[in-house]
Amino acid sequence: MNLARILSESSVVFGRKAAVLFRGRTYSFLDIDRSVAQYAGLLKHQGIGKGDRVAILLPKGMEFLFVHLANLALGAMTVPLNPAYTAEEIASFLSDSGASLLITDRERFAKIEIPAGKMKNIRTILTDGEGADASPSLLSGGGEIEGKDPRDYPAENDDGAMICYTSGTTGRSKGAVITHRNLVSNMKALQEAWAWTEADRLLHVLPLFHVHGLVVAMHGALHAGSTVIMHEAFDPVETLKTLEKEKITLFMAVPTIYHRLLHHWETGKPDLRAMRVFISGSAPLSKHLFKKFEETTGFRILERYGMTEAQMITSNPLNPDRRVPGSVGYPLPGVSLKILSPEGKTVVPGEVGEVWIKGDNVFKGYWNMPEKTAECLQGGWLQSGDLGYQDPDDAFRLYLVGRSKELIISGGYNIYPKEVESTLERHEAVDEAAVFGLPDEDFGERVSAAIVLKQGIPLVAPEELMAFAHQYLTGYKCPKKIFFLDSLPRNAMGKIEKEMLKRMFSP
Ligand code: MLC
Repeated sequence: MNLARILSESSVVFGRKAAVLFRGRTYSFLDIDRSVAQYAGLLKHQGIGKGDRVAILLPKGMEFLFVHLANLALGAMTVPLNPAYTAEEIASFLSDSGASLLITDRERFAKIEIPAGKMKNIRTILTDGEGADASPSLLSGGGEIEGKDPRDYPAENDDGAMICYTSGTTGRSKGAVITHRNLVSNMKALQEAWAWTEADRLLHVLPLFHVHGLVVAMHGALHAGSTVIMHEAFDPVETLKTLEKEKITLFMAVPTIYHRLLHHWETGKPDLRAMRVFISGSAPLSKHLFKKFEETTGFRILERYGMTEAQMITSNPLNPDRRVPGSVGYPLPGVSLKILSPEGKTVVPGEVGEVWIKGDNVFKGYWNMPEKTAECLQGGWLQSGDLGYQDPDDAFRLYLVGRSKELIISGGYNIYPKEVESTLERHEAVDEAAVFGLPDEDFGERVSAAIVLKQGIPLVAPEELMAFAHQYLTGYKCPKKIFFLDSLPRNAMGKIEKEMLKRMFSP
């Protein structure tokens, strides 16, 4: 099973039906398939083949999708990058993944720095992006298929298909290797769980460089034969208009997006007669938001649980009456869960422990990090880092209550405090930094930092530290609030007490 081959086969089935509407242009399934084949020709011409890594640093658009599927069709791995990453972040992902090709546009290329010496072999293809007529420009430089289709699908099953970088627990980002088996099995499981068909019309507002927008939404829609109405970015007013105008049946988002939609609901108030299901993931959906959304719109959001390392894990049922606010639902077909105590014993339903996951959805490991992989993958079981419990009266239903590792989730993006702390500590005035999440109505959690300044150095303003962090870290990782302390609270073992900091500074 090669994901790109499976999607190409679907495109033959769905043919001239509209697959994606983007910037005023309609792409049929066959249009997409043909473009993927053309991009594969272009990449093959560049020597790309099985096992190569191709980094994509592009704004949201069709070209991202074409390059991604062309990579997979040639057995190469996609390294999707957030276009808002800083030069330093991009350099570290390029060098860590050992990408041999970077596909980007002139605007981003001007911003990035390829680390000298480390990456002798990387080549860059610059694209002019999708112009006013929304036609991808890359192909003007060649790549037409003459005769034989260049796609040979040499990778499948446990071969890597993507390397997705997640914020690192030790300060260094980790590249999660996602295989074809992970992608294909999860895509089929979601199609079954959400009764996803060619009658669906999906409004796509999420970024394409993460699992949620690319793997769950886009792969799923292409496989099911649904039509995707793709927006370049999330805009609440445009979203409300499109839900009605395009008779959307399926919407996927993070809680921040649902929160913002409610804020604008009265002005937009769409007719939702066509709507089938609103789905939420990537961050916990509060009971309050679930209830408020139901009161306002009449729809009970379907919450599901996933993570890059295990794709989608559980989902609430399709029957709205069986969705329980605060619960992430039941394991998807083919996914097994167990809840373990810190001593590694299975706990009884109702008791909180750490969630472990097994199944074809579980990733292969972290790229070039065998120790980190061994720490979280044991006997095929993935240690999720999430704390939860099973319903005592319905043992397969899962509730999540917290995390065993420090992790901040802001608007659906994961941030490990260590990465932000090490960045802040590079500032000459900072002696120590402790980063933690504070509750935030919009983002769920807000990155915040407590700072101890070095003695004898002139005081710095919080704004200066925030600007300093922005030089090295993309915006969502940067502290939105900085507090100064004479010393950090520590327990008897010398560990910084983050919970105490949260209590001290919670509004
Ligand atoms: C943007 N900003 C954020 C932020 N998003 N800050 C904190 N948390 C966030 N989530 C900051 C930017 O850095 C910038 O600040 C400013 O807000 C405006 O940027 P923007 O791009 O205009 O942001 P906005 O449109 O407001 O974005 C909000 C959002 C976006 C909710 C639409 O965050 C988003 O698309 N989130 C979804 C992320 C996602 O797809 N996660 C899936 C991961 S996969 P400055 O200072 O830089 O100017 C996964 C697995 C699974 O987790 O289960 O799904």
